[in-house]
Amino acid sequence: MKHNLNNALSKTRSRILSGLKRIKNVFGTGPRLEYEILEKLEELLVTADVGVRTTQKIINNLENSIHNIDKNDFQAILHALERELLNVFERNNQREILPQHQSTECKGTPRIILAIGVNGVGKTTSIAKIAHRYKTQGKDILLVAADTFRAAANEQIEILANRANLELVKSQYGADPASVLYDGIISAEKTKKDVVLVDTAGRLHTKVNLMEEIKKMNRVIRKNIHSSNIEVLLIIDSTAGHNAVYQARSFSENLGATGIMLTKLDGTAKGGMVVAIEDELEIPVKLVGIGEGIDDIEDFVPADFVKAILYE
Ligand SMILES: Nc1nc2c(ncn2[C@@H]2O[C@H](COP(=O)(O)OP(=O)(O)OP(=O)(O)O)[C@@H](O)[C@H]2O)c(=O)[nH]1
Ligand SMILES: [Mg+2]
Repeated sequence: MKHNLNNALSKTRSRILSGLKRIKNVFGTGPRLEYEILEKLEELLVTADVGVRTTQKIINNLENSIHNIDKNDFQAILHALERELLNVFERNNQREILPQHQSTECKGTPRIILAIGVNGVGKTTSIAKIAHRYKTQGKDILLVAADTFRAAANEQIEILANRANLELVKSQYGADPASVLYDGIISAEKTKKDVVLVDTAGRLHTKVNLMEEIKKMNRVIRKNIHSSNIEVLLIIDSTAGHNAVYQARSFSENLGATGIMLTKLDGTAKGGMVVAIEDELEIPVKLVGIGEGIDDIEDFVPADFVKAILYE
């Protein structure tokens, strides 16, 4: 069964809704004071994993915006909160992965998506999902298995590629991933592929040699492909909590991430961290993973997300 965002967010939603219900019950007991409401909303956002810093910003803005609202009108307060959450996402308006517009000088040359991130966040699964989606749209794609670190990595991506009937450039265990990547790019150019999708090994942002390795891959891409054709996609596991934000910052500083795919939204009550990620990293969340199936991927639409976490 194909999942959808609204279902995927049910755990996050029920956490937020139970908090909102508690606030609403307090509303029932008489006129409310502004600071009391703000304090309760602050608590709610922090427990929903929006993160302390981002929560603080939202509450400060809310303090200004609820001045003219009837403090006994719960629904109006909720709408004000909805608007402030949406505000966080408004700074980033380029949410499309590999934006459609391609500069004329590189029309007809392959575009590339490099998936990066720590171990087990869902890079391989996500790359297969994106590849499958492009394929369904009629695009000619090439999958490059540049995870040469884990012995079982090849087998995993091969299974995914076979299942979705995707063309794959394999690597040998222990090979230099930058050279596998280079071969992939050359082959894609020769065969006029539309999109090259590169799966990389998971790595901790603190491992210097592994970060150097992926920086080298990034350089190979930048040398051979026009910047308007490059998406450096940071994959983040939404179950990982706030620590993921620090890891993500390091990846993005080292590699210039252009977008985020947030995985496993279906398995978490910490969906609020999407807000913190956008606010703190200033990189757009472009895609979300909402299940283990090849179709369990969606574009991230802030308005849908905010509605799904605030309303039943
Ligand atoms: N529920 C759920 N599971 C997911 C999602 N994305 C990935 N997974 C699961 O997460 C696990 C790890 O996924 P991989 O794609 O192997 O992760 P990876 O980042 O490639 O891992 P390494 O290559 O070892 O660093 C697998 O069991 C996937 O099925 C998602 O959106 N939802
Ligand atoms: Mg992998």
